[in-house]
Amino acid sequence: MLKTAFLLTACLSLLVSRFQIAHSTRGEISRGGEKAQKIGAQPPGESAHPRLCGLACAVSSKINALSFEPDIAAPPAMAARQQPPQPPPRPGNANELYGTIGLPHAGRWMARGKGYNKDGAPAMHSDDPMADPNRNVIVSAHPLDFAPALPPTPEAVVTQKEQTFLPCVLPVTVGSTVYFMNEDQFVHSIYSMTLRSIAIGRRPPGEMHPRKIDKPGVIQLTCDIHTHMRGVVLSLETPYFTRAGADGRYRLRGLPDGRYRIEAYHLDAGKRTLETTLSGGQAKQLDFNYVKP
Ligand SMILES: [Cu+2]
Repeated sequence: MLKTAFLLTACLSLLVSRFQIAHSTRGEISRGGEKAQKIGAQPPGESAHPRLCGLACAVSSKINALSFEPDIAAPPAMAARQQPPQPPPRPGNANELYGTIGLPHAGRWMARGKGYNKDGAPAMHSDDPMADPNRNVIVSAHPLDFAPALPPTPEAVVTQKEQTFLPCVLPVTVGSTVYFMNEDQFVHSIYSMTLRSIAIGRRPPGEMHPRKIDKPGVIQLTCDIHTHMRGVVLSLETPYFTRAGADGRYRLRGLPDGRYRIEAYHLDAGKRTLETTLSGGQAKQLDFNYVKP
């Protein structure tokens, strides 16, 4: 009997001991989160519970595997942000055209007055640089794939001096107002078959008459007193134009990217046309040769 009681007591003690160990282990596991958070603060030599460490490592590796799963591609927006920074784009209006105008026999094409001989006065010729043939070549760039703004051309003046329209060719944007002057000591008129509303009757020296140019194209001018007088208002549907220099060179700056029809116009030599495309802030050479090959 005593032997049986001893055996029962030993079994009960063993069970109680195992229950305490199991309870203690569950308590540590239940506080595992707190321990894991403080794991970095463990004093040297005191490690976390091996099972807790294993669990934390497993969770950590799982999280890492999810965060950097190679099969999950980055969305396009994120991929774009990860590209190296690109250089700033060049301004789109920094293109340039330049070149030379080849006018043959330029001396023959001086659109000057032939002289006022009706009353016996000697022939008069203007020394005004605006009477130079090269200075009366206008180069204009006409956009083909966008519509440019057309601000009125400032200081648009045509004068009649020594029986000569000066300048012989005046370029303006269509819609501009041109001021017509008479600087001779006698009466002139202005007449145009191209734009009849431009007509100004005979008028004495010193008067200025504004006229709006509301039609595009080549607008011919003459004087019904001195019918040899010829001039042109070149009414353009583009703000990109320039007058060639006395050396026959021209330069057009500030052209936006795009396709263009480039025109060179002279009162007697006529019009030459080329097409070109400009982009990326380039400077392109285009020469106009009026000399027939
Ligand atoms: Cu006249």
